[in-house]
Amino acid sequence: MPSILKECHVTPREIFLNRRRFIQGGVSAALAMTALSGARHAVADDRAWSGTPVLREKLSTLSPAWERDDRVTPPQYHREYANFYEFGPNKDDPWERAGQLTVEPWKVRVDGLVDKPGDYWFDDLIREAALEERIYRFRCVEAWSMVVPWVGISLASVIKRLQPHSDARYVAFETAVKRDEMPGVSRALVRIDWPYREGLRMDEALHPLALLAVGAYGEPLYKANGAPIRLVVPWKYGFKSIKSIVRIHFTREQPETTWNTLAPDEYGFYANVNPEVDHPRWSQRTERRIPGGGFLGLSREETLPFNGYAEQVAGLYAGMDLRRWY
Ligand SMILES: Nc1nc2c(c(=O)[nH]1)N[C@H]1C(S)=C(S)[C@@H](COP(=O)(O)O)O[C@H]1N2
Ligand SMILES: [Mo]
Repeated sequence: MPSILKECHVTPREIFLNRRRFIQGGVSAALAMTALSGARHAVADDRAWSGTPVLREKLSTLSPAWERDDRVTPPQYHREYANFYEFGPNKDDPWERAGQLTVEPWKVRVDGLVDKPGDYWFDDLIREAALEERIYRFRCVEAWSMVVPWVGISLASVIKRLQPHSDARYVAFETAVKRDEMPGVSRALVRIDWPYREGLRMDEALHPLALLAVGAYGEPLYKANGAPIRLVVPWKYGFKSIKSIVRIHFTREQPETTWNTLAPDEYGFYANVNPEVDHPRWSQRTERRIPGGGFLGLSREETLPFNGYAEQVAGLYAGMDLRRWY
């Protein structure tokens, strides 16, 4: 997203995905892979996360509908084309490098203006909650989009259990910083002041569409997509949907958030999907659905206000000038 990284963001995904398909599908490539299979195999297995016993048990009772929904982005595109700057700035960095991330055991610190602060194990956060599949449109600020069948628990249910104080007006989130396992953090290619941070106004966080995802496509999350637990806010640009969360903080003031701090003119705190308000360097009127249709997969779709969820969420912003509060 920063201008110094423009090139990698405009690399058409056809080039990136075709390269991968070529590597995996070619006969000579297959032979070449045999020699490396020992090493490659371990890496490939690490990319998936098998989930904790509590998560596996909950997943086994879910009957996913995504396979019958032809709008859903095929799973490999979601896993292999991702933003997760802790692993590097390129779309394939998370897939190539996140295998080394350890996600168990995983603790989330809850602090700030809340009645039930403390360190919560992953299983304790999800044990009492109802696991649901939610098929959402997902729109990156870079103007590409997918349709992802998330599996998760409503953020509101978790917040209610934690019992924030009445003066807590915002919820802030932080991603893990594991320098040994996250090459993007130590190499500091982007001037992000780690940890990656995000935040929501309390009424946004309590909205029933806001989800804490622990899986997708009926399986535990892949590490590239933010295992073991990440936020999904479908009416906002993708950067709000912070991955691999280790801290939930309740606060009175609007929290500092990563992209807003880095480039306030380009990325707002609200970041509601809005075709009327262009990014300073590109239009937000249309988007590239991945994988694309049409010639070279380059066809575009209209971007919808609030990413198509206006009916449900526009009321949260009644009376606000959405050009000013982008
Ligand atoms: N910690 C962290 N969370 C992150 C990011 C990141 O770089 N680091 N990138 C964001 C952006 S820009 C997008 S588009 C989504 C991508 O999520 P996906 O892998 O599920 O497509 O993750 C968001 N969450
Ligand atoms: Mo994004």
